[in-house]
Amino acid sequence: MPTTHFRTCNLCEAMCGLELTVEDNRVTSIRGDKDDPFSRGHICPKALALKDIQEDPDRLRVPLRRTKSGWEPLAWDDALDLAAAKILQIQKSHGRDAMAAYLGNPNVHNYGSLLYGPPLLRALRTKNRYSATSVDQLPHHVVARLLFGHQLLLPIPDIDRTDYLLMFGANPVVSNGSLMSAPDVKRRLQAISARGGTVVVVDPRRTKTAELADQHLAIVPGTDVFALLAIAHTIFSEGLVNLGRLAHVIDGVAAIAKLARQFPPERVAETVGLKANTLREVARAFASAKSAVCYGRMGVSVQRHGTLCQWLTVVLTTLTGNLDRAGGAMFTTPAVDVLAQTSRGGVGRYHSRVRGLPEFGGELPVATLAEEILTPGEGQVRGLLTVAGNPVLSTPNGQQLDRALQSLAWMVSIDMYRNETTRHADLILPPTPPLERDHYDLVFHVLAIRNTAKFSPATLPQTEGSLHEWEILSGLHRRLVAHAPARRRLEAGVTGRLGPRRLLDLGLRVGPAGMGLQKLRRHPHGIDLGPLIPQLPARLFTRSGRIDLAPEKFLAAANNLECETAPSLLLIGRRHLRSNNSWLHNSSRLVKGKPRCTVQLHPTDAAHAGVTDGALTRVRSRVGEVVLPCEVSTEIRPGVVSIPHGWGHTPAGIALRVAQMHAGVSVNDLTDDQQIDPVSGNAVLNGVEVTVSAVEHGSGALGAHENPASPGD
Ligand SMILES: Nc1nc2c(c(=O)[nH]1)N[C@H]1C(S)=C(S)[C@@H](COP(=O)(O)OP(=O)(O)OC[C@H]3O[C@@H](n4cnc5c(=O)[nH]c(N)nc54)[C@H](O)[C@@H]3O)O[C@H]1N2
Ligand SMILES: Nc1nc2c(c(=O)[nH]1)N[C@H]1C(S)=C(S)[C@@H](COP(=O)(O)OP(=O)(O)OC[C@H]3O[C@@H](n4cnc5c(=O)[nH]c(N)nc54)[C@H](O)[C@@H]3O)O[C@H]1N2
Ligand code: SF4
Ligand SMILES: [Mo]
Repeated sequence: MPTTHFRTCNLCEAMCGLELTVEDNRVTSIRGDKDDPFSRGHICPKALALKDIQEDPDRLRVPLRRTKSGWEPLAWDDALDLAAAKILQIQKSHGRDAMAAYLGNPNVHNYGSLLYGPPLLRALRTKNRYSATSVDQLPHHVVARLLFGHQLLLPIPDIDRTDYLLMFGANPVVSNGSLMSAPDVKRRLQAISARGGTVVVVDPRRTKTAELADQHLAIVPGTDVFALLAIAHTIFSEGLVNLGRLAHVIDGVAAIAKLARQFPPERVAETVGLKANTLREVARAFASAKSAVCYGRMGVSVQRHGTLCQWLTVVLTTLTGNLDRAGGAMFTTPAVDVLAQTSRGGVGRYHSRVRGLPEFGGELPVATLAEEILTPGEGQVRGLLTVAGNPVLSTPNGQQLDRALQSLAWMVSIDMYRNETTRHADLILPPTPPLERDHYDLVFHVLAIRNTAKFSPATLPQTEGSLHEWEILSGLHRRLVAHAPARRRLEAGVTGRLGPRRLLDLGLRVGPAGMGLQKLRRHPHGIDLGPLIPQLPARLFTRSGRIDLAPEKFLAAANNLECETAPSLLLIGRRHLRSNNSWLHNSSRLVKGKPRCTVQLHPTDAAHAGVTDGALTRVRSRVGEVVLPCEVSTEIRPGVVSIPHGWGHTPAGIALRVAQMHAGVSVNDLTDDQQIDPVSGNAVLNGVEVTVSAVEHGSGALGAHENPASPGD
């Protein structure tokens, strides 16, 4: 008998409700859940990958140990004993910091990891903690920490009520929204214009989001900070500042006025590649809209001025009285108040050994991981734990990291696949796949445009003999503290016995909705807790109870800015609806069709480089080069080239048979580990200087990492 199950999709940030049919323990259909109060039936093609992951013959099902004669299966107890023994041995011989950890993106989509990862990391007591945060949203956390007192108190654009959305470097129609969980975001954006509002997209590419916007401004990559300052300049010079309800708790406006005064639109126009008048008009319309919000994402997060950009988006929203107000940028009231239970975020309490990069929130920037492994001396990293990450494909100068991983004394990966990163591991520990585990969005309810709550019980029974992520993490934790003082043993023992459901229940009970898990489970489609509500100043975590809109750290960095003309060709990224970072390319239905790993070039630049549409093209940067097919397109601004990330499934020893047939190249073989946003240490993945040339026929064999993308089927 077929049974029907409801759950939230955990693949991206949108939290779509799914309706799954199961027959004989196999999923036979996945549809959008019309009764989910948040997503109301919306779904994207990636949701079907949940079935593909479940059934993928390449997905690892048992622990694997590397031996001279190949990979050998291991019993779980032996595997966890081995992992703990090796970690303790490395730390005993070389010090605590010799063991590093890297946590990838899927951890935030997995409540087992979120509940059991942090205690394990604390038990490692290493300074060498890294994650995908520093190739992503780190600037947002730094800004939230300094302005609002907590790294997770992130302002979310209230797109369902806004009259004016000014969006920098985001493509939600394809990404489905980021730091803005909003299922069916396309319809929500269209609704803004339909109700007489305005959507403005600032992006060097005419993306799908730019296409539906009322206005598209094709800016020069990496120069947004100047456009933002010029808009602020106009708001001040035309007397449009109106702080509104929060005026009495906001400090620093005069300092921002003084800074903005240096950047009249005329001064920045050439640098940003936009007309001065356009910037002025945007500023006027933004300031005079009934409600307005400025939002920026990856295009302005992972670029050289990432932190200043994210700061200035909040500044524009605040100067016009739109902070914490309907239709502006608001804060969520999640059913589990994660903020109350997490650290506000340390800032620069220590620095990385080799390059002296600052810690934030207990982590170091991942752009420095390879050199921490490769540079000898006291504190050198010799062992690595990765959990749900693929930094070889996702962090800058991936080739260097690939070499670094090869040189490690020992490495363990908790992952479902043997991919470009985990192929270097000595031990791989695969958790249960998504459909076999419970799900609750601890993080994305904090980042959503509406307050909702939903618990998804496992859709399929746990495969016999398998372990959930939390069981692996807690099993390892318990073993690592087996000889530690009683207090640390107790923490590991108690949380391990409770399990994630009990921990979640506790979190829900003490949360603002005050409802336990049992009550929530009576609503299998989820509960709507209403639109976001104003919460400041009460919700601020700053010691003063006020907002310092102009922290010294940001002012100092902004005062060093120089308007320059950009180099001739700048590389930016690109996402596709049917990709998800580096790890859904093993699903046939998601990779079929035209090859997607291409370099997009404007016709003028293509002609200049002598390449034609479809031709193999060489792209070079300071750190490396790749060869891939060219896609000539007027979508992209002249002077800009675009390559998607997450491809390059070519190294020997990976086990991703479908992905290997659609290998592509890794754009992070071009991005530069030495280029970072100096304020936060975040990587620069957009706006990297490159050159482009034709690949001459008969010019010699393609080098090791010059694999042309394979043709589609
Ligand atoms: N050039 C460039 N680089 C980028 C970006 C870009 O825009 N341009 N984007 C950056 C961004 S935003 C991000 S978030 C990062 C992502 O970077 P990473 O997080 O390092 O990489 P992912 O591709 O998400 O890899 C996820 C891994 O987790 C595994 N996995 C999936 N689910 C689970 C699970 O439940 N448990 C476990 N244990 N493993 C699981 C998958 O098999 C895969 O190996 O990439 C960044 N890199
Ligand atoms: N389908 C799909 N969905 C995803 C993912 C995926 O890989 N595939 N990844 C998920 C993850 S981990 C994340 S973090 C989110 C990211 O979500 P988004 O940030 O919405 O996605 P991106 O496509 O990276 O959008 C960045 C945009 O910035 C533009 N850009 C590049 N450089 C600059 C610049 O200097 N200035 C400006 N103004 N714009 C610039 C790019 O052209 C691009 O359109 O997406 C999530 N959703
Ligand atoms: S938009 Fe995101 S959450 Fe919704 S179905 Fe697609 S991958 Fe899943
Ligand atoms: Mo991300």
